[in-house]
Amino acid sequence: MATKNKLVQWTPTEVKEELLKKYPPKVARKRAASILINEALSNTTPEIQANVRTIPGIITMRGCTYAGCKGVIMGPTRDIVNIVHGPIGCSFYAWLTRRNQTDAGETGENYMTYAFSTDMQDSDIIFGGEKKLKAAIQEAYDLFHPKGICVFATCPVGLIGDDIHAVSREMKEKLGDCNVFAFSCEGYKGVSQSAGHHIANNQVFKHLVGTSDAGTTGEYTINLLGEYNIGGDGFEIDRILKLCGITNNATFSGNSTYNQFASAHKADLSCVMCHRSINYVADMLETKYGIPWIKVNFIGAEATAKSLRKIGQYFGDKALIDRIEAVIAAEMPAVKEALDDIKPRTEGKTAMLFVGGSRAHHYMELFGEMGMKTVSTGYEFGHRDDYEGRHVIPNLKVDADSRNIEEIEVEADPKLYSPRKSADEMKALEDGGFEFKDYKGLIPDMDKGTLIIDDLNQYEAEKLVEIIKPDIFCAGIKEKYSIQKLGIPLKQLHSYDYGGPYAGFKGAVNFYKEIDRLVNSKVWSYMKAPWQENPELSATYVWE
Ligand code: CFM
Repeated sequence: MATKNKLVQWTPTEVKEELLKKYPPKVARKRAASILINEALSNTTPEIQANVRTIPGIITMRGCTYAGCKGVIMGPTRDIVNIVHGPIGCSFYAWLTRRNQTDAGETGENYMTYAFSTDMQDSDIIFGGEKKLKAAIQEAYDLFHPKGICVFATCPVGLIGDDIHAVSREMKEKLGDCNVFAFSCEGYKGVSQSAGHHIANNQVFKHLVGTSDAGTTGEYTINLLGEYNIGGDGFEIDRILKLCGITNNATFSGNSTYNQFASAHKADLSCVMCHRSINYVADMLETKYGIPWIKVNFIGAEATAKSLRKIGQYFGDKALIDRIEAVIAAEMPAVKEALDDIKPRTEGKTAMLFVGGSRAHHYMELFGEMGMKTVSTGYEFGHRDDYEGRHVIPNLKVDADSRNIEEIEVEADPKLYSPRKSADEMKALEDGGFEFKDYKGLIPDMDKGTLIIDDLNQYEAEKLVEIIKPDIFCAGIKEKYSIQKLGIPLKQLHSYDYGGPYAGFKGAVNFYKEIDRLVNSKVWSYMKAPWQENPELSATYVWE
């Protein structure tokens, strides 16, 4: 069993060498730049290679640009009809698999359960699919009369050159009371999902944000950016915000509505959960409307308390601050009780986290609360700023792939721009240590000697697990079974398997219990693959 090998002490340098050993020299050189041995004590954060193309032939964990745009950013919007222009597979595989939940609300408007697609066939590829797209938009409109219809390009659409933007413009005009716009988010457009986030951010900002004044009214109004309500996370965060008396004007984009996006300019503060996927919108909201943004994290009970206090400090109102403290005081006993129960069993155990662009960092908080150590982590598609902090942004190398994604010019809106706080008020907050517009990335939170690996692949994942034998590996469905065959439990941090919510206070309790169960179950290590039990296994062809 695994425990024996655990006694062999590998140095981080040896682990890195072992990961690279089998590669041809050129591939090894390229991968070496994406594998970083952390030196937490040095003054400058070490540099990591990120957001570059996966080397052909390597089985990456990444998804495509379409997944980032349709699946991640626009998918969780419940009352916009999202039509995928392409073969049916692209729509089918993006259909509820992310487990982003919705509540149809008072209007009952919720298209989440539908998979809208133009179902392109060979003949459409040859003769063009624009007519079919027009018909699909018309059909969706006739059936549902939604406020908005979004159109997403898949790879073949870009290759044959269907003009989805012209079709959308024409249909918007024709329909009159439905905002139709499109996304050139062909799967190959960028090196990962990340390009799709950027494309989605741009289009939502251009076509939707600021078009309506129907925003939520209430005190202490915020936008929650980069929260997608996976497994009900957004519901738990909303519950807590409500208890505190904070008004959530718009969530980008878990359980969101058309009107939330349209009136996002009405909030007084943007709170950014997932920096990678939505920081562009946070920046644009600030430039155009004067809404400052802060980084928050509602993954982890302590992190939740810290984020709430940060919001309280921003508004600076004693009544709000007191109410936040009362909520924290009321919620924490249940958290502590759960922790007291599980911690004796989880303390000292180790975890590896390889998720898309934020969770590999955020979930370190929860593991930390359980006394567990994150020994290796990395993003599928994070950029250097998600690892090293936003201070590196001005120095990021612009390559052909990043140039491929449009950068939109945003200026202060002549009518709607209004600074939410005066320059003096902002400065007073900053002088007191309050950080606006900042994200320090995951590297500073990792211990010295831990391995931080960008765009980890199937081969390296298995090697890492064989060498380090963590008590749990967190990744996605593509990794799940190969890792469990190595005797290590895998918790999906994309879809949460069948669990969740894991955000906020109640979510933390759910997570403690789930991880306790996983790391203390021996079931995976008892399992033997047939070739391990009987290496002599032989086979013959049926005709022999
Ligand atoms: Fe942000 Fe996400 Fe993530 Fe992401 Fe994703 Fe996701 Fe993710 Mo899967 S928006 S970067 S593109 S936190 S779908 S809800 S879990 S890879 S770490």
